[in-house]
Amino acid sequence: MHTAKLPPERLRRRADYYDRIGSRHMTPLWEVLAALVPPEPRSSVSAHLWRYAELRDEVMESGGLISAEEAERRVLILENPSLRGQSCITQSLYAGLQLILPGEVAPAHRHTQSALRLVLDGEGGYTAVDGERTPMRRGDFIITPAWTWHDHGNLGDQPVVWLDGLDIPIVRFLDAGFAERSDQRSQVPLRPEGDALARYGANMVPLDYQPKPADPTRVFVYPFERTKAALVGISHGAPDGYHGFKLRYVNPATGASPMPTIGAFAQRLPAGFETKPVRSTDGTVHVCLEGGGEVRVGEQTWRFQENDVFVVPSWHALQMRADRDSLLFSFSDRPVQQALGLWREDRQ
Ligand code: 1HN
Repeated sequence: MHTAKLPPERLRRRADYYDRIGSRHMTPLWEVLAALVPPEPRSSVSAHLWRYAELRDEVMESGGLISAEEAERRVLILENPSLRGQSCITQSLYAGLQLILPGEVAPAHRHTQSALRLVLDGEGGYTAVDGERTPMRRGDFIITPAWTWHDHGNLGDQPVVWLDGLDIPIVRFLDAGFAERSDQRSQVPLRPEGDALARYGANMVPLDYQPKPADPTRVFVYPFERTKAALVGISHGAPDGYHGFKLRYVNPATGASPMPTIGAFAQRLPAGFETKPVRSTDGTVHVCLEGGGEVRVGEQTWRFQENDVFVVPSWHALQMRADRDSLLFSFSDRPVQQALGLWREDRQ
């Protein structure tokens, strides 16, 4: 709305009117229309990079301040600089660094928020999901779908750190959050380790298994060694100019994303390769698992190395250059946007 040339009397009458209708909890659309329906996304989210080498000591320090048991989950939230106090890294996603020390247990609970873990540091951790444990190894992508019981522990002799990603802002937006604690501190295993991967993750499913389209996968761990073998296995010929060699994680029984609200991706950028700028409507969190290089988001440039986390807001052009052969993990709300017909990508 352009009001610059209007006579003061007319502006005063409008302001009085706005006050009166305001007292009846109404407000004029014409004052806000342009902001409500922008011609393209103008995200208020910031691009940002968290350097693991600078954060690691701070994460470890939390281990001396509170136990995993007392905290329930000992996590440092990665808060977007433009969304401080809101516990989110993008408008729709939460991310944090979780620490579990040798011998500790993060007690069993469940909630309607869906969670993913990407293991970064330390050996000996495990997660149990609905009665099955999986060891946590560096680079493993592990999920706890909505309303599944989950607890974590550390049977090793090193601190274990992983990145959590949850759809907390989505569930909060929908006012659909439920949670409960189990009376079991750690779940009693109902099945041996590897059972879900054998039943659902070997290009086969049990005879009578008929998942609904939006069901999360029963494969709750995507081991890094398989991801890496796949990325190396597809690396013949030229990499895609915008994405390098990139795969999306799926529910192998449906082809859909592992969980309905969060999409996850793994990509390989060969040494020396530079991607062309690409933007998409899903604000995305990236983690460097191997290698390093330079990332450009809009006008900002950072160097990245192993375990660094960076966030690319919606409709911000992303460009990366790998100094060394690099593997990156990423996640976003893409499946939500695709289900709603909203997702767009612009290869520039
Ligand atoms: C949660 O359950 C975990 O299970 C981590 O490790 C972070 C943040 C908010 C709500 C639940 C976990 C979480 C969380």
